[in-house]
Amino acid sequence: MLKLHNIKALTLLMALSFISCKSEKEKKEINQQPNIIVIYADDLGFGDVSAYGSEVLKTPNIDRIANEGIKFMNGYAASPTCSPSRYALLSGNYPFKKKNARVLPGNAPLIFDTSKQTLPSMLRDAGYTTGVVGKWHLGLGSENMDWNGEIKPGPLEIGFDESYIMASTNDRVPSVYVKGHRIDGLDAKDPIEVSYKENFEGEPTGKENPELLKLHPSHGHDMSIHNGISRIGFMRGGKSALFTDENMGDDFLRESKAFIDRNKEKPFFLFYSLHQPHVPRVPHPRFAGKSSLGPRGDVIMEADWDVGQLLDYLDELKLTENTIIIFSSDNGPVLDDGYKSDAVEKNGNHTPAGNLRGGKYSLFDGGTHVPFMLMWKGTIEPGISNALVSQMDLPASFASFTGQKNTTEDGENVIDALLGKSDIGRESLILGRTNGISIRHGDWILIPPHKGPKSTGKFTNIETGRDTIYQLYNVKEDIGQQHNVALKYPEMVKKLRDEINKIKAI
Ligand code: NG6
Ligand code: CA
Repeated sequence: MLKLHNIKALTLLMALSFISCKSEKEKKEINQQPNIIVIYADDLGFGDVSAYGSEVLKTPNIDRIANEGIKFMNGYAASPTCSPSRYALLSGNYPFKKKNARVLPGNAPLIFDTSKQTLPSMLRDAGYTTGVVGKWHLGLGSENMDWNGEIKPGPLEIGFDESYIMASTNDRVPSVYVKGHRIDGLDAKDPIEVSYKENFEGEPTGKENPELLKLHPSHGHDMSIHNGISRIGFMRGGKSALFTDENMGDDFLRESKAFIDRNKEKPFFLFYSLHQPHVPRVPHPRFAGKSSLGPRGDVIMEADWDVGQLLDYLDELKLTENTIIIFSSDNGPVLDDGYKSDAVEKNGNHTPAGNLRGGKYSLFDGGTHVPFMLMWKGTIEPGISNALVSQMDLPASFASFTGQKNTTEDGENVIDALLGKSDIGRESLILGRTNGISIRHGDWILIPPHKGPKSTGKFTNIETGRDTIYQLYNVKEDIGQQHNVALKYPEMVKKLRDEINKIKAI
């Protein structure tokens, strides 16, 4: 399949050639461990990227990573929603085993066990400076924390040296950024209050004051109003610290570039966690109306531009060849996820999940099967890989890559697949979260019976994949999961059911 330079031989060759003709500084640069950047989109589907076949929407910058690196055709997020997928990526553990790894309210405490290894703590042990910028959604601090004081534990307690994150999500209060242990830009004279139980007296809400809104909710999202947009949850005060949705892309790009700039002399790991195209979708005016798909398309174009700016910056600093860049998404796509912004009306022929069935929230493949690509320019030759890989495998794989001991539990070392040396990834993978799982094994997917509705409802309108019977699909022959072959292959149903039970019992 993929042609790959023998990395070790290459490094040795480079090292030898430097003995005679390169300066000490240059030698150090080439021989150091490559930087690692994980760029993580929020709700971007398999079919939203032009390298994966999107024709209506063009993503030339994300395509650069796919086309100049390895494009994985079977790359997975751990779950069809955000927090569990992020938890798996950073912890290397299955989210269905963790009670709190579910979509979290904005005042949820940190869900990690801070004594356990994570992707950033492992890389820090390997000598990397580690940073996170952007969406977090993994909880912060402890129960009933005062947001005006020190906000911990958080990213700094699970292995990040630096952090600049959204406190919750862009649709959940508090609508602020947290830098290290503190809310960025908070004025002590105007403290912030946060509640997920009741409103603060005198504060308008989207439900009671729709005349104050520039973006209206379609469902939920009718509580505190900030920047003309009502959110989930209630807050008061903290005015100087509130973010401006239109600038969020620029804010995270600026902070990411600043992190790279501060750490360019030594190996760094950056988790650049984009907020696009999650709701509310509020592009910078530079991108408003630029796609034919309404705000959802516009913010994907914005995200693509952000990625391009980051790639250009690495080029400018001459870091590209010494940096491994991974791009993926935390879960599949959704059109109307709570705001009236024409995502359904303007979608036209666009297929956000490509030819996969379902999307965000779904047990069908569109929930977790996402764009997944890795570029290491100058070392890895471009190619397409069919290896089965999960974001949850990053800790174990990069532990192997950097010579660290892996103590994460469920991720596998698939570094050879990630670096394009092998077309063989994992054999099987459980997908989902506490309230619903499926299993992919080779080309087979088994969805066990699950209680509950078959659709997420009239707004999000996604097939959940739940059914009263076993569903078995061969996704090599039937990528769109149209033919349930459970009755035809009972022994395969049993095999995969036993495998789920075995993994669940561990
Ligand atoms: C849902 C929200 C949705 C989104 C999702 C989490 C409503 C009606 N819907 O509950 O808008 O925030 O949670 O998305 O409130 S995720 O990508 O962060 O998992
Ligand atoms: Ca998400």
